[in-house]
Amino acid sequence: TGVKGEVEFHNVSFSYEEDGNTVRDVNLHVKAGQTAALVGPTGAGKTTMINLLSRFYERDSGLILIDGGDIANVKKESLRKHMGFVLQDSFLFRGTVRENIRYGRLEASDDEVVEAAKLANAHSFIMKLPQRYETVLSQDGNGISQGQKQLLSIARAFLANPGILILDEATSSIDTVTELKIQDALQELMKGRTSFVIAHRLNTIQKADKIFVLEEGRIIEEGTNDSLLEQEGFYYRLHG
Ligand code: DGT
Ligand code: MG
Repeated sequence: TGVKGEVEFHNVSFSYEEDGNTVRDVNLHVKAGQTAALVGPTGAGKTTMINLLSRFYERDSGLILIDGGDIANVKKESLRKHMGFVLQDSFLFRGTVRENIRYGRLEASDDEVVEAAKLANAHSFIMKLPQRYETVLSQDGNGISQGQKQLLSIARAFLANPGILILDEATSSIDTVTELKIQDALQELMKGRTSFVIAHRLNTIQKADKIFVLEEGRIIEEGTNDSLLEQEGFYYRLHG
């Protein structure tokens, strides 16, 4: 995978516009292979933290390190090669199912694409599509469900084999069967990779190695589910 996946934020601040900081003086340390959950109310800065880690935006100050190296010194394309994204609105493009899975590792063989789809629990629904792996998807993936789109982005991530995973859990309803397939595939995908989960499901949050509670761009609490409940602070009021 190329990176071990240790991630550190040191005094990171950022704002989209000149007024007011969106992320304020954030410090965070996630060891290689750990799962970090980002929780907090809407507008707290969860997505922004991910945008900074993947350099969709550049921090204003502070340091962001992967395996001890400043990500500002790495080409964006190389940086993102080490990252896999499974987002609420998974980015599909107009092309076949195969091309969509292969995106990010264009040299992958057909067998590898199928193997990744199987790991992602996506193979069986793909085989029921009119042209199977050759079915052309539109940009917004019409003809397949929200959950199936997620399975495709999980297949893509298996194929890319990144050291760092970014998961933005769906809030929209996905049918139970597909939801179980997603959960099962994600659990497998996250094994041995550093994962940042923008978490909405209590179950995911509880299992995280470290939970970061954000409010107004700051980390106001961090710890495990148990330690945070013991503190009886913000997290306790949300989930206790
Ligand atoms: P969510 O997804 O609703 O649970 O909220 P978060 O925690 O992901 O919040 P985030 O990081 O999207 O937004 C943090 C703040 O930054 C919030 O006040 C909205 C603002 N913001 C987010 N994206 C943009 C942007 O593209 N441009 C500007 N000007 N502001 C943005
Ligand atoms: Mg967000």
